[in-house]
Amino acid sequence: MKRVITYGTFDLLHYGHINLLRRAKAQGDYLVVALSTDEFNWNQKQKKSYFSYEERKAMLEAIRYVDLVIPEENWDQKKTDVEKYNIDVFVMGDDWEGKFDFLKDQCEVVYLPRTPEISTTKIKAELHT
Ligand code: C2G
Repeated sequence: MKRVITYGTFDLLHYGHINLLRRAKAQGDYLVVALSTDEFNWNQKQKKSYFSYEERKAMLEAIRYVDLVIPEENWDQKKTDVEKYNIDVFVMGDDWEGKFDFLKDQCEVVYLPRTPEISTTKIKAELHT
């Protein structure tokens, strides 16, 4: 059983997120998604998500590629998460290229190309027009 993990806010869920989750799952057999809590978003990422943690968690759990959703509460939990969940592959979009290479002594680290032309920021901007 090859176990994969990825992290994110996944707010205003869109096909770029789904593309990432599909490819992350394809790296193994079991996908854990560490979902940024509302507090983490606000205090550490200066993001206010539109949907609450519980709402975003429910949406992720409805996606066929996702096997488990856990809270992401701080930047520093990745090493312990990889241990705790016996992770073989850590996956992130390539906007994070290189940022998590410190995990390479624990697991494989894979950065996947982002889906172009779609982002929550773009959606919000276009909804205002
Ligand atoms: N993503 C993508 N293509 C897009 C938009 C997002 O592949 N058009 C990917 C991102 O690269 C990321 C994942 O979808 O891997 C989730 O995106 P966000 O919710 O924006 O995640 P982020 O805020 O970057 O949080 O500790 C890591 C952070 O929690 C990552």
